[in-house]
Amino acid sequence: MTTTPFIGAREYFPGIGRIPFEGKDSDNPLAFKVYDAGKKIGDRTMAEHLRFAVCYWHTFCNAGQDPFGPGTRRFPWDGGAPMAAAEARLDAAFEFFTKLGVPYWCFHDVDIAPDSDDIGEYEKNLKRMVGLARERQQATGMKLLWGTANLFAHPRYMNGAATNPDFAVVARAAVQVKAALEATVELGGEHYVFWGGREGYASLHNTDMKRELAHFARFLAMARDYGRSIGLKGNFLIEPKPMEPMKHQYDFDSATCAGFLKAHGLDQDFKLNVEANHATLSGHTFEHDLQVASDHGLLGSIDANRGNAQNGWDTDQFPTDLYDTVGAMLVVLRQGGLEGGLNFDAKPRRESSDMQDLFIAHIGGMDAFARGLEVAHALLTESPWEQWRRERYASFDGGDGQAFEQGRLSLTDLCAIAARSGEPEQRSGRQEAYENLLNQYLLR
Ligand code: XLS
Ligand code: CA
Ligand code: CA
Repeated sequence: MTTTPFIGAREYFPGIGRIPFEGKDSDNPLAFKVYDAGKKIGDRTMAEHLRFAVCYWHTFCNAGQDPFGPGTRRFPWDGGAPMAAAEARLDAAFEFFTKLGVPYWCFHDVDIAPDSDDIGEYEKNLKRMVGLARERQQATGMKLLWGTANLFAHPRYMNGAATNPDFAVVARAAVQVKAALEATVELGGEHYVFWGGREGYASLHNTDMKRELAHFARFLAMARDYGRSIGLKGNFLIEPKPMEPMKHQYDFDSATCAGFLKAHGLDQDFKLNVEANHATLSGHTFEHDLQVASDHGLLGSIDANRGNAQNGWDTDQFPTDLYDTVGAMLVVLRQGGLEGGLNFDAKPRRESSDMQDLFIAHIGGMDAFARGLEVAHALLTESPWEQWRRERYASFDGGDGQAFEQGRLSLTDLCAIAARSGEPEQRSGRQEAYENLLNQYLLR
């Protein structure tokens, strides 16, 4: 990462320089209060633990439009011919990345290049933009965390892409996946994501779910084979989400995705990209879906955001809740880190219309996760937290409990043990003690 921000032919964020770390007493809204990239937490720096990425779609393509009105942010790179606007947007993006000081970015094919129904033109546009992105990566040291294809916006995908009941659409989706895989490899992308945009249904009346899921697995296997053949070394990631835009989405939650990957023999190459707001949309907490993914050995990467507790929508807000970030980092640290990273799949509110709000939103998210990292690390290494959890299960560490875990006892053996031992002693779960410990470390 260079220390001088990348400025292309024009500066898109004038008056904003490289975002400094100023510490918790700083009043500067354009400075980090906690995130200090080089600070060591255990054996790694904050930057190495957190592996932050900026997402292209919300940050540079989404001006804040909602179903009731157009966008409110006036992007200086918008307007003009599609290709010229795409090039201006790319310059703005790399200026933003380097001023913010993140190591990674993520994109969909049609975020960075104009779409076209003409396959040749679509591929040509993407190739040109990938070439330019590559030059900018080389100039700045920026890296691609993952690439993906947008298989949900174009009307042709209204009934799904890989799960579309019409084979012609399934085949057309392959054009974009192949091109996006090539773009990802060309840019040295570490992973590749499939969010199942419209892979689901609006009505079961007209849907053969079993057949659609078999098609989905077949398609993912083909994409995996092609991706490996052109040199993608990292993980393929599917992204749990229970609904929206479809009434029901097949990648419902981490547990559903784990079952799907294992049932189809895809769990060696595929892992999960768990998004906070999707977990809450499925009625779980963020921490829950991370833990389920991690317990299956499938937690690959994270889309860091939050929903709104009051209405439950997929609001894609920036993460600021420290309980959430501590909970997430406890899961991440316990599994020894992330092969992927923390991608801010988040957008400022429609009412946050200044260009500097884009920076402020990311700074807040990075600080919230940096604090989550510090607190989770301290809880795991300095507090009695892990010891308490271990003691709770101590009865399985030896004797009959261990024999049970090892499968050396039958049901009648258990009954004999119960008769011998008498009524079990009551043992408190001590939830409040953990909650108080967490608060104590948050406040330190
Ligand atoms: C939408 C998804 C999407 C994926 C990438 O809800 O979060 O942004 O992360 O296609
Ligand atoms: Ca996402
Ligand atoms: Ca979302």
